[in-house]
Amino acid sequence: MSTSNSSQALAQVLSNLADESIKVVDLTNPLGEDTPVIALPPEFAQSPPFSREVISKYDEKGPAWYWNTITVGEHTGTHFDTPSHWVTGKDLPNNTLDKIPAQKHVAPVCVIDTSKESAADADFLLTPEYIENWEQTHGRIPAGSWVLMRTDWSKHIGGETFLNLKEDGSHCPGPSVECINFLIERDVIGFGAETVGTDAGQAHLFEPMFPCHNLIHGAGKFGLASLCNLDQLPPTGAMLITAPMKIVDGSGSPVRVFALTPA
Ligand code: 23J
Ligand code: MN
Repeated sequence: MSTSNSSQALAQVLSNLADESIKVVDLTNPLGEDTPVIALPPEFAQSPPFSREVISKYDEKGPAWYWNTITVGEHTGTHFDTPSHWVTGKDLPNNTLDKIPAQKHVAPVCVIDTSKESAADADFLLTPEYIENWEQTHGRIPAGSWVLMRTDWSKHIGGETFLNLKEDGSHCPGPSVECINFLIERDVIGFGAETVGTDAGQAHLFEPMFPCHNLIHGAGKFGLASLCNLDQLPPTGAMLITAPMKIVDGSGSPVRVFALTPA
């Protein structure tokens, strides 16, 4: 595209934003002390919940200002997973938060609605067959797109059914191993979910375990966990802006995710 065409295209987007014919949808959950944190099998180290301490609050420690120190695991709440998060991605180039090119943080998005299936079966797995069926209606997933799995699971936040812990661990929907291999073949930029992590609750039992970490990060692709408001997005045609913190050598971080979508 020529310079003037791209200037015009951007001016059009800005005008559409101003008159709200393009809407900005916030896919981010609030981050606080009550934010649910993933429970790994007990033999592994656990991530602490979000906490904070006041540095000063309009008081003798700082009479005119308020600020806190926060403690938060990199993988807490709505968050971004980099390839370095998993051992399979540890030697890839540009695999940490400070190295991902800015251009990768703006991308198209496909939303696959599995809310009915997930409501009927907490262990529902997205499969290649399900996606191929979606592609019959909505077209082939373009290379470089995010694929977000809508489950409406974010509506469980604040209740026991979000993590849905039983004696044998968490029961939440997610992608199958074959689904992740299929998405890598499609050359997506990453996979996003409404659940606490990108993998299904029982994915520690899959082969390989945690495929949406093991396989997708091994392929240099990203993850987005604990998204919300996917029910406000069209199946195709929206644009995702993902802005994690630029932590040096960071494996992931809480992220603010916005979708630009036609009104
Ligand atoms: C560590 C180990 C397993 C998993 C995770 C983290 C996540 O889901 C995460 O937040 O990346 S499954
Ligand atoms: Mn994560």
